Amino acid sequence: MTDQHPATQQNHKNHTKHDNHLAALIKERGPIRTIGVIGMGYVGIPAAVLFAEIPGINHVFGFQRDSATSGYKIAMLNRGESPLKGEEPGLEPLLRKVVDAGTFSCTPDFTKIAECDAVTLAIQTPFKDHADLLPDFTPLIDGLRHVGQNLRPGMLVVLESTITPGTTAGMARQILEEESGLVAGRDFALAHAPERVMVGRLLRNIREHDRIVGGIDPVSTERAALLYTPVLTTGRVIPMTATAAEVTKTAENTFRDLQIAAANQLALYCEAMGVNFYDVRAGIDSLKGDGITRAILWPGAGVGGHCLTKDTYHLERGVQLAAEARDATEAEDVAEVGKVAEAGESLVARKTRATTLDYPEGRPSLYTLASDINDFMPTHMLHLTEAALAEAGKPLAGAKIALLGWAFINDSDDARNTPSDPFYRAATAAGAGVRVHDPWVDPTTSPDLPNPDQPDGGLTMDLGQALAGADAVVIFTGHAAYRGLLPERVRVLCGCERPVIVDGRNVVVPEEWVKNGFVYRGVGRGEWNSREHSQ
Ligand code: SAJ
Repeated sequence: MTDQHPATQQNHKNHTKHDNHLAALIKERGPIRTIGVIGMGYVGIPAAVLFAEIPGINHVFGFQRDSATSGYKIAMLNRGESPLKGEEPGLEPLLRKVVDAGTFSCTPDFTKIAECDAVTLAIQTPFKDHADLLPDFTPLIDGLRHVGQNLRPGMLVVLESTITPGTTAGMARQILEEESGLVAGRDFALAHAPERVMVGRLLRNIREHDRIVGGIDPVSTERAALLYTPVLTTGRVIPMTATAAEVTKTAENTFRDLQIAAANQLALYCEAMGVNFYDVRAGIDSLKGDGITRAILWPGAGVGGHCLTKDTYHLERGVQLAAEARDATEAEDVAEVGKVAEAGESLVARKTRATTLDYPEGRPSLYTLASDINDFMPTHMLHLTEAALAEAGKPLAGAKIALLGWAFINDSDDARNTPSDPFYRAATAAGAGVRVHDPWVDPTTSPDLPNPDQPDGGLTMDLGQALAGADAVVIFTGHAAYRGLLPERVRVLCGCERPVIVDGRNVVVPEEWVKNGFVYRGVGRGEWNSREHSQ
């Protein structure tokens, strides 16, 4: 401590004073007994019911706005019914159990936040504009305002949503302090503990994945660790700072997006060279041994969902915000040169502390380039469809296309940012008639539909209806239902001379379809795409 600058020592003193004050408030409040979860979606619902199952937890409130689009969830949840479609093992029985036990209820009354010891926010954080790195934090800010207006000393607030690095200690802290008049790190604890769930295995992921927990100060980290530890089975709490936790989450999704882009680019190369990506992948994957990791992921029709499609941009924005903070500090320095000199701290020292991004001049970010490659895949699917139709002697304009798979991931109803959408719009714009099928996405409840103006939203759950009279069958999602498609049966339903099959998820066996008179194209299947499929 002795070698530190008086100002820094004062900071430490303040920090320690704050920490002690907060620690005392938390001690007085005692163990976490009542929890609030804001946002009853794919992240909030499983989190809330798992909290409600912990012995010693008196009650968990699930907070949901009573809006036109999602208000219906409140009554459903209080009846013990899950509004999440698709396979979610264990979720509905656990929900029913905690509703019957009276430890969970869903409410639109946000004043009940004041009764909670801890509140988590699991709210969507989409991007308004990738190019300008502008996220749409409106729903999150609304949630934070509700918490701030009902915040009490000693409470813990945790952001589970994936956010731009710097948001917890920056915007979130500011809003909570403004609304409550309390000070984060002194009067209430504040942390980021990002969700790591995937649809189809929500409960398992929360229990088994390690939990990154990052507080704005050590006391907040400790309190947040106490909140999550009882829920974990094989997972462990990994403590760090709030900003490090934000970078960890955005970076792990950015790396996944990058790995998928690497697979997609290789698949495009394999097509161009007339070879089978899957042979190449098996070959590369065969190189095993200490220190050798070959995490080659799968190419396909595109990347969708609420996570990979935006977290790269949260990470990029984090770097941008850090640079802006540095510029602000610099501007401050210029203004306060006298004071800095007086404080005996060199401008250079202060400058270097405000970090700068050192990156090859004028080169694009590897991460956003990867995202561009993944965003190209639906267009590639259109090119494959057009080429196959041409081989069958038909133009794209006027062709009837059966698009199989609206959800962004297998055996789920989640259609957020589905890669099927850009294909649907481009094919329709090119004059094709596109009929969309999905076994899980319910046109009566799904907020993400091909054509909301149409009575059935432009989507059917009846496969026969979608295939009837189709010139081309285009597979976008790897649903189990499509793995069992029978070419001879599909051909009958198409009812045309040379039907086309375009496989964006490698779910069909090319030989069988070609044998049944189909013109075949597949992502990464260069050995088939380059061959003439004459009768
Ligand atoms: N995809 C491919 N090839 C692959 C894997 C996925 O094209 O090899 C496509 C999928 O078809 C889908 C999209 O990418 O359209 C996203 O798929 P996903 O399996 O990544 O599913 P998410 O987005 O629900 O899950 C990711 C996971 N992140 C990581 O594994 C680093 C999950 O652990 C996170 O919890 C989740 O994001 C999230 O909520 O952030």
